[in-house]
Amino acid sequence: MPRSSVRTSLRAFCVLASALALGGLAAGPGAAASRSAAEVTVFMMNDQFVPKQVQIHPGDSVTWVNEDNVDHTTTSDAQSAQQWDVLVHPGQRTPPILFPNAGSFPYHCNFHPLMTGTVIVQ
Ligand SMILES: [Cu+2]
Repeated sequence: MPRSSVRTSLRAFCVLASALALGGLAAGPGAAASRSAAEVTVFMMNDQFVPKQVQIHPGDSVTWVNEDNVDHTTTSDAQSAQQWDVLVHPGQRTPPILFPNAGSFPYHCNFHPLMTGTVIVQ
């Protein structure tokens, strides 16, 4: 291999290493602010929330979609730090519900006591 091409390879390696170092810095404090908010969907199907538990980050939203042919609600439990209560007719969806703060937020359906779920924000 001619000497010049070895040098080129080394140079490419250094550029790559710098990019990785910058990437490492970007993952430090402040990175969360630049992360774009996610929107997660929970389905209401067969009288269950699917998935039963979702994990999101502060600032993300959850939308519930009713795939059943009966009414459901997504209703925060009494002890939940964030409160919401939305009726969802068959085939309908909720607006995105924003979760700005970290925590564990249990919820249920008002019509089906066994229909429960949890939004975990961390
Ligand atoms: Cu229900």
